[in-house]
Amino acid sequence: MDDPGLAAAALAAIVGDAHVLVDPDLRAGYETDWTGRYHASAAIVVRPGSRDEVAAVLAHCNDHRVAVIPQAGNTGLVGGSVPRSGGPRPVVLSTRRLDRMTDLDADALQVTAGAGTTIAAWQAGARAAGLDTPVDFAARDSATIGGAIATNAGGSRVVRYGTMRHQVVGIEAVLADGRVVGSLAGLPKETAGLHWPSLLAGSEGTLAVVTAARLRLVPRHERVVTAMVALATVDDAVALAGTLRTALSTLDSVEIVLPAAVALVARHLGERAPVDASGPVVIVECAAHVDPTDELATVLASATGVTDTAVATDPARRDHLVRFRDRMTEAIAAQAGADGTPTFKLDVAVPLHALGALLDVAERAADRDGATLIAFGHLAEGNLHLNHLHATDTTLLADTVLAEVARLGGTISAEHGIGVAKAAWLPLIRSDGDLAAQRSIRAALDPRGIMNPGVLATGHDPAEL
Ligand code: 2HG
Ligand code: ZN
Repeated sequence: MDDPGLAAAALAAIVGDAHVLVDPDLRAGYETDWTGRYHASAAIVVRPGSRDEVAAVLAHCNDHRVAVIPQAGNTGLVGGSVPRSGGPRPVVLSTRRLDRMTDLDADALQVTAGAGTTIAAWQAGARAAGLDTPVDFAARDSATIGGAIATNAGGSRVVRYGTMRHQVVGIEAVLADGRVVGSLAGLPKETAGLHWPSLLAGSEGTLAVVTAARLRLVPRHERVVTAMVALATVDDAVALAGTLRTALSTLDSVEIVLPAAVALVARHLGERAPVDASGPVVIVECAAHVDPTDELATVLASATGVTDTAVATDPARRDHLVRFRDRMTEAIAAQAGADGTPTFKLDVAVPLHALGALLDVAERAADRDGATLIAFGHLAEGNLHLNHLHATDTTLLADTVLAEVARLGGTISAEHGIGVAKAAWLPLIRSDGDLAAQRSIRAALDPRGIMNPGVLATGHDPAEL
């Protein structure tokens, strides 16, 4: 940036002095990611309060060829929403002030949410109308709609409702030059050319800044049962996931936590694990208008390899079971903080039947490195979060594990995105043709390459400033 002082004055004329942060102490919270692994300085943090302010900020940055890092709740885990070192300092554009929810339509099961609306606020709005959200995940209190769309977030209810991509029935976004695209009409059927929600979901702030979305809601199921099931082997867990999916239309989530992870979260919570587990633990939730406990119990009674089970229907006891999964990231962060080394995270998915093979390779790789592997995730989608505590050679770990993921027909990112963390490994799962087409689309929408440079880029990307 030529002159941060001049730029700050120009941006303040758009959003007001209070929303242009130049002071290092005020910028700090926007410059480091949630894991503490990724951080660099921004020239300015700007916090627009409306779509038109976002448009004017982007147009200004585009005119002056200043890189823009769009940032939502800053709960990302792949370094995609904080500045990166090298090159001129960018502007961080925070969408957190765009947090209005409007036009809830209980008949159409839709609501419009600003990009800065948290997942928890979306949930609270839905529940106040007797409805629910189709997406939920542990970072709900800080993660926002804009970030969830940008990373195509998943979470625990994908088995029933799909990922964030499937919830966006309308979108409004601003391109690098300030042009506004999309529509919030929310028509359930519309085939009229390219579909902006499909293009922008998962684009990680490289094509446009999402400012609002028209989102699906789902019925609120009051009768919920949660079961924690200890199994002998990973293959038993996989078989159980398959049976649950085919047998139960009330299935809301099927999560998995491997033994070292159960032990870590139990220590963090200061509680005994609700089941005795020397193998994987599966946490199942079913929800319906009529009590689904009996049908879940029938499936569990005939499952192979079950060594212990805890079942709960009242909210307090359900909560007790769920927190052994929900508080996992927090437990890992606490341990990493105590160790003084950031966690090395991989978010991968493989076809379900390959899960055991992947875990074997991941465990051997962690052992060789001397890292402790904390593995858990969304079993129904074959999605594992491989967290490595005190890892030594993170590049070798990623090389080994991600190559195996690709060989097994999986993906190097299931729901956290590629960011900068996984960019180097993208060619493992994307062809030259894919990557070239992606670069062309990016260059067409952002010819000056100001939008989140370095993210989703493979090193020789012309979009990098
Ligand atoms: C979850 O499933 C999140 O809880 C975070 O995707 C996973 O910390 C992680 O690795
Ligand atoms: Zn997850």
